[in-house]
Amino acid sequence: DYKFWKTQPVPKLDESVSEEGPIDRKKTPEEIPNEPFPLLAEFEWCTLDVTDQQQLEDIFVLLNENYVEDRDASFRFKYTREFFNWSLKPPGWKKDWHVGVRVRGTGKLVAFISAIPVNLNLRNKLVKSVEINFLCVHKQLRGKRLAPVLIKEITRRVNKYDIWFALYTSGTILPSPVTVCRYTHRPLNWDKLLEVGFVHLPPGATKPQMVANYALPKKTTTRGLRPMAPKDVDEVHALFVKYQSRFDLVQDFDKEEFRHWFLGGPEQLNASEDTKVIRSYVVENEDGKITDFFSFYSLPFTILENPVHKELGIGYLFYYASDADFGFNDRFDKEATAALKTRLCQMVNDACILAHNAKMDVFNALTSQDNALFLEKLKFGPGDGFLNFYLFNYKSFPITGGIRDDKSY
Ligand code: YNC
Ligand code: MG
Repeated sequence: DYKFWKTQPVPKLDESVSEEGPIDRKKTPEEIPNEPFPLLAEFEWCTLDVTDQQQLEDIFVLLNENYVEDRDASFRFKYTREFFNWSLKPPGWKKDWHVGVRVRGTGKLVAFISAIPVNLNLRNKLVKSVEINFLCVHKQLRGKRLAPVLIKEITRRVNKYDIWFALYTSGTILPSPVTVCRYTHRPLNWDKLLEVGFVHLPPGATKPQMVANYALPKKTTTRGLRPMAPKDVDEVHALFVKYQSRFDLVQDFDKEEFRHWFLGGPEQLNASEDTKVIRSYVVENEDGKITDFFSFYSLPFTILENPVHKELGIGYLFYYASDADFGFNDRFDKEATAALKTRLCQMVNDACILAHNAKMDVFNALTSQDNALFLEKLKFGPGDGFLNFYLFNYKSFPITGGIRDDKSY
């Protein structure tokens, strides 16, 4: 019955929104308490310095042992140090927003929550926000109402910086999603996926048939495709902003943020293939103009209790952009959509090829944005995971999955 969430500025389940905007009255940072919320005597708050190797290690261990698992606990996200360096330290990150709870005495880290600054663009309105992620309570401390205390504490710390809104995603249903997406999966290494129980042999099919069905060539097919370089940032950023303008709710990346999210932090520029988190590619035409861009990141699973395989390589389609429909008077008419569909299918197929060559076993995409244009054609199958998107302290009309929502997912 949402004892905690009932007390928070979020829309109730099934509440119909008549006007968009903030839920709470406007406040100032001075009204917000200076002191953290009290904890039971055995615990203490800590602020984690992720530039310190030992503290980064503490987060790494807590999450790798206690973070999100799939339904029957066969896989768990395997976050790497490199992944945290990328996702916890975008431009404007604050140490204050990497919040932990430690056992007093032993110093063991038993809970964590984080915020990073984001500017949201909701139907052309700029909403200065944070994104909340990595909420985690140690398995032995579950069900003791620690999560609400972590949420209240991060809210307090964010409010102190005069920020009052937040975006967060979760597989759990809470009051109330602004939109929901489904995970879809494109097998790259079907054999291994079968061995670890990620896929099953469909009735009436044989293994060789399935392997052949998902086989990919070694070479990409798009002319002019190459990794994105620092010199491309201005041009790709402009293409990206124009492409994104078609969606209801987007994150507004400035150039510095764009560089971070698509080229990685300073550590990533010279990263080896194994530790690379984010990969971005551009398509440059004969005139030297960049016409398309796509990106994907690496976030493997730990395979729990399998005698042979310990890790599943997973690529996640991140952002992409294309000018394929820019020339049309109506970017949403049939012809424009067909042109975009052709381009996206070719591009994302190349993304699958690159992910496969990078030793990834499966390529994931959500049903968001324009993904419905290529998912089925490129053999992405619907998964059993859903991702709910939430806004804190902001009422919004429902956001459709993408402009061209595909009902089949
Ligand atoms: C969740 N994922 O409903 P009610 S996603 C939010 N997001 O409250 P307890 C959650 N709330 O129903 P446990 C939630 N999961 O009574 C549960 N809750 O109102 C709510 N799992 O607390 C739940 N990470 O401490 C209930 O539960 C209350 O010990 C129960 O801890 C929960 O990062 C959890 O899935 C999730 O580590 C920490 O199960 C634990 O079970 C765990 O008794 C594995 O809590 C890892 C996992 C969640 C990943 C994520 C986004 C989090 C968003 C939090 C909300 C942010 C709001 C905005 C704040 C900033 C505002 C500004 C400005
Ligand atoms: Mg608890």
